[in-house]
Amino acid sequence: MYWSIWIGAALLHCAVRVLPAANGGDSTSNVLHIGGIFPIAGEGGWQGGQACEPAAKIALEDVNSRKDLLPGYILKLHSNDSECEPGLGASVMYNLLYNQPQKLMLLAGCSTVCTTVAEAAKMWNLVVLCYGASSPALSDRQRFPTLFRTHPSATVHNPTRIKLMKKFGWSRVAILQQAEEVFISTVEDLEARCTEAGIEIVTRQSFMTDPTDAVRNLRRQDARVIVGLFYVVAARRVLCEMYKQNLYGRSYVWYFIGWYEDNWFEVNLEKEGIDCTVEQMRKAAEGHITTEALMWNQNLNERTISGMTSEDFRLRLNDVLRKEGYDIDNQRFPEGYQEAPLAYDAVWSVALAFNKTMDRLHKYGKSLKDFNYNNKEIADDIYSAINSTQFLGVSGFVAFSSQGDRIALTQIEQVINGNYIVLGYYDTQADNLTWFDREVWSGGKVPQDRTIIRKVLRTVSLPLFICMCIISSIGILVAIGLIIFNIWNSHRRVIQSSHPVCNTIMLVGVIVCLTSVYLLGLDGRFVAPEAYPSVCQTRTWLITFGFTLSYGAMFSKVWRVHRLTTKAKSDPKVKTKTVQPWKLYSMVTGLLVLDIVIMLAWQLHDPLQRRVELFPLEDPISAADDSKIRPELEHCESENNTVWLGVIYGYKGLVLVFGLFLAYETRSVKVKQINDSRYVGMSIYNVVILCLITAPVTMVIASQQDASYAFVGLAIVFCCFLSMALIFVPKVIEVIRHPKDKAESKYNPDVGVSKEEEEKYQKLVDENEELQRLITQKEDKIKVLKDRIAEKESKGSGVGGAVSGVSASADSDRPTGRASLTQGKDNLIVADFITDAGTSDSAFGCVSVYTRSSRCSQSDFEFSESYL
Ligand code: ABU
Repeated sequence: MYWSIWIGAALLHCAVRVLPAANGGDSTSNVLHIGGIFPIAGEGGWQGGQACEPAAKIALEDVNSRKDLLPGYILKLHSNDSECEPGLGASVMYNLLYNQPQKLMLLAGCSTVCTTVAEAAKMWNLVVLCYGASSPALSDRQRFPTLFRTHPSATVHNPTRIKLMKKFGWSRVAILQQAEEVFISTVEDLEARCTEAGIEIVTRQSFMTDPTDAVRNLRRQDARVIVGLFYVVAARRVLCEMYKQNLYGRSYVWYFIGWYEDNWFEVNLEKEGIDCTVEQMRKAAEGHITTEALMWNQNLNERTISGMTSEDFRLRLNDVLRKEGYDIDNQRFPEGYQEAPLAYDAVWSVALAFNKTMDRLHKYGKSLKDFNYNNKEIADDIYSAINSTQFLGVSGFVAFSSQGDRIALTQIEQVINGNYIVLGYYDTQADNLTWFDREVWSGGKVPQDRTIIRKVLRTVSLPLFICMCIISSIGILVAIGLIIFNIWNSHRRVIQSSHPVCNTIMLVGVIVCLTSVYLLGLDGRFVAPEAYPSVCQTRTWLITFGFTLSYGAMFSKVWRVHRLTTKAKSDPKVKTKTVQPWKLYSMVTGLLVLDIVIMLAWQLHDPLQRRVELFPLEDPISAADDSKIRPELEHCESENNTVWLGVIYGYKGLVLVFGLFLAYETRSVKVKQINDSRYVGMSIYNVVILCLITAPVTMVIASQQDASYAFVGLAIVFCCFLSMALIFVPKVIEVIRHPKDKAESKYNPDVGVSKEEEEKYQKLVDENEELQRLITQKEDKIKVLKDRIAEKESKGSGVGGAVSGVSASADSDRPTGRASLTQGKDNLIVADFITDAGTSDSAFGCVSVYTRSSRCSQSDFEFSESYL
């Protein structure tokens, strides 16, 4: 748009430059004409012409009434409405330039219009004086070489904003701006100053007309201190959106521009289609801060160049505005009321500058009336005159910097209970903040510049941890008790036949597993983050070793049983073969070695570390607490955690599944060498099932520390308790029922079993088997003989003698020695090989003979029945 205006301006320039000559000059020779562009009836931007135009007219009256000013001349203002639209503003400017009379200077308001006018005016050698343009971009002397303004640059607010941020300890700020050059250039200056002051710009959001998304983004970015830069129409939309998105109140601080009228957030809502009520707008506006350059002379009694105090000017202006229909008495001011002194002083600046120029031109026999758009010389004189103009105006002391900017104090206000209250003033040049300590914060304290995020470590609940520790401790005590029991009763057949060392290994594994339950619950509550990796590693080693010791011991038993049963099919002698204990131990040792290899590779190559899982932010319990909670959960993880877990789970899974298979295969096998194999099998089922459930479930619920801990802990505890119960309860019952087992004295472990006795026993076993074979033969013979007797009886005679003969024959085949045989196919051999007392508890080391005797104890019998 600027380009089209610019091209238009260039084309028209040639024509306009010759206009004055063509028109023959001004009709009245004592009138100095200036052009005025006032934004009045527009719908966006700044419509400050509503109050500034009357103010300028008052100034013209005053200037023209002064005899010492522009003697013999009067100043005349030719003005039109730009609506704060640059295009319309350019059109107004062309009309002013095209049409007679010759204008000596232009007055303009609204940054966008001033930018357009001032950029073009240099082509006509015209000085532009802006009474209502705050755009910092206008300070560019290259681009606007003939521009002056009584309105301070918007950059004067920035040092004030920074001063306040430092005062309240805010180091994080967001910016919301309307996409207009005036605000873009203000933001650029603000960003530079923030960087210099070490203040972080968290986000910069801009919008053309609808601020909805921009405000939403502010919320997303956790903006708390927000500088809003927009014209008043957009400000109303922003305020309504702030209300809708709840971006106001105790947690937020908004900096607005201070030149809106005091009641800006209550008016024009319906007209502008703002869908918030006045009440909602008031609510959202409460507490916001404004900064604005002082535009009214603060010394109310000080007479200014016009002879008026600023208060006198206010009364005059109010009278004029009242006549124009504004409800001034009810504080309903037109837009631009704040800037009205600037427009008044702008006219005075023009008059003073013309006065000075006239004096100067007079010396050369020239006059301002000689000015035309080609006359650079007079234009330069006007420029120099205005550049050096200084006076006390109703807006304060008027002077122009080398950039043509006005130098001014800034005022800080806050909306408290719906009214703007002055909090203080800031003199940028002197770095002097005058503060009245009147600020009010809706939360009772200065809002924070960010959401304070409190990290809260999720830890295992203490009661759960204590319960699990108590249960584990009980389990450990039980396991220790069972180890003692196992050793103490290792001479007893019931213990010996179950491989007590294997059982002790299993119990040690149980203790190790249960110990890991303590470590599983040791989290950030008890352990410092630096020590946590050690806990991670220790618990992994414990679980791995504990599992291998306990499960490995059971696995080796079922594995041996399976081997025995499969071999027995091919070689019947295996039935009586002893189980070599080293074979059981070597199985456990083998598994342990594999564990060590994997664990060492894992821990040395890619050790377990403390990894913190972050959860979404949560609200604090207390609504008054303006912070968020960031839950954290510690995990033990390696870089390639899944790979290592895959290896461990794969290997353990294979052992589990193989154990399950062996347990299933040997489910109905009774092996005298390992008397508890069926219970071991049941224990294996239980362990396998729990492991297969626990491993995947814990992976799924890993983020729920209590559930995860309870699940893993209870699985371990359950496995351990059940294994101990299945394997030891029958043994304990047996031992309790028969505390004075006869064999106990005979097979006291202290006495020991000699090699000769063992060999003797082995011979007896062989003999026993031989006898069984003979019995079978005899039985066959008896059967044959019985059949014959029956045959003979059926013939009628000599049957009794035959029977006696058969008995005698059978007795003659009975082997000598102390073994007594009981006839009957299902009866087993009573082999009282060692003792004269004839007990059936014949056991040597890990080897037992499966016997059943009328003289064995009833409980032994029952136990053998149930186990084997
Ligand atoms: N104080 C009014 C400024 C208007 C503008 O810069 O456009």
